Amino acid sequence: MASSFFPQPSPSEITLKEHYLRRRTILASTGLLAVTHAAKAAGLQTSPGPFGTTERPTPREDITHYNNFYEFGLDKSDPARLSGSFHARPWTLRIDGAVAKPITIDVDQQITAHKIENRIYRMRCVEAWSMVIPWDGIPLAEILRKAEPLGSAKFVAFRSVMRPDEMPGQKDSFGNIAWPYVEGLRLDEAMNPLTLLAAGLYGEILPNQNGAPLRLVVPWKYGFKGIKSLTTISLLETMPPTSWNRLAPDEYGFYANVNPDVDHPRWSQASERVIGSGGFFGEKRQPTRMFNGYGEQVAGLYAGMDLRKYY
Ligand SMILES: Nc1nc2c(c(=O)[nH]1)N[C@H]1C(S)=C(S)[C@@H](COP(=O)(O)O)O[C@H]1N2
Ligand SMILES: [Mo]
Repeated sequence: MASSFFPQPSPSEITLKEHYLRRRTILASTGLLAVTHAAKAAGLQTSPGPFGTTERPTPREDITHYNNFYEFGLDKSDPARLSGSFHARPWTLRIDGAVAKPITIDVDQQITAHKIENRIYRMRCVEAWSMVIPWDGIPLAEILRKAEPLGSAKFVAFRSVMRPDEMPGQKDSFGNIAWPYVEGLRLDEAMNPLTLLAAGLYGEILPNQNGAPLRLVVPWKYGFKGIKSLTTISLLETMPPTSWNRLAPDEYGFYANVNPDVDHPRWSQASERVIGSGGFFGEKRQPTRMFNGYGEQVAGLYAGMDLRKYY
């Protein structure tokens, strides 16, 4: 429904493509880029990955204009409107902590220039709405392995970029999140083959509002675990603090697994609004599924745990 109110591509998408194309030209002229790249503007070379749903993807317009990215504001339309001057390139990702080989990865040279997987995942926000998003990315496990996690590592901490000059929400501090945005996973959750580092959507590099240049996607958990504009990943022996848990621990847990049986203190989690399904009669609602429908892949991670206690 919202999409019809946003007829223009956002400035961020346009600048991003120009930047990227320029960078590709430079890389190509220095011979760093293979000549096999598709001609499609800002297109990524992708191949279908496992676990994709057959549900119809949410229109790109909705995925890129109905966003939560509080660094750019509280309204769903703020990220698309206000992220145009954010510089997502060049960008490096640091992996450190309890690893044998701390590494720094250049996102374009070591991720987007390579063949990456397309995975169509359901996404369920804790606010009881959902989308189906065709992400392009690489399994997080692949990147973590390069750093060689030590046996003592049990958790993974993630940190977003801190750039008040480019992110108005960080400057005005909307009175809640202590920046930078941080998230965490247990190491086995991070290593699960479903867990993705997304660098694109719909076959093109990630728009700023969706967390460019690199964001986490954990499809069986509520959307807030999918930290955007990721700069640092640290392997730890103890459970790291997470932004939403720090803010309201009784509402947002560390685990945040999608669970229709455990309500948010202020609303039911039993069903969800399907974004982009709006026709004349409004948006569809559908029942929410345990682990967002990914139980076959992940239920074993939580065997014996009381999911009401560890929400
Ligand atoms: N850094 C950062 N990451 C973030 C958020 C945020 O505000 N800041 N919002 C989260 C929430 S609540 C959701 S639902 C998803 C939304 O991702 P999308 O806008 O790409 O759909 O991003 C998550 N990652
Ligand atoms: Mo969310």
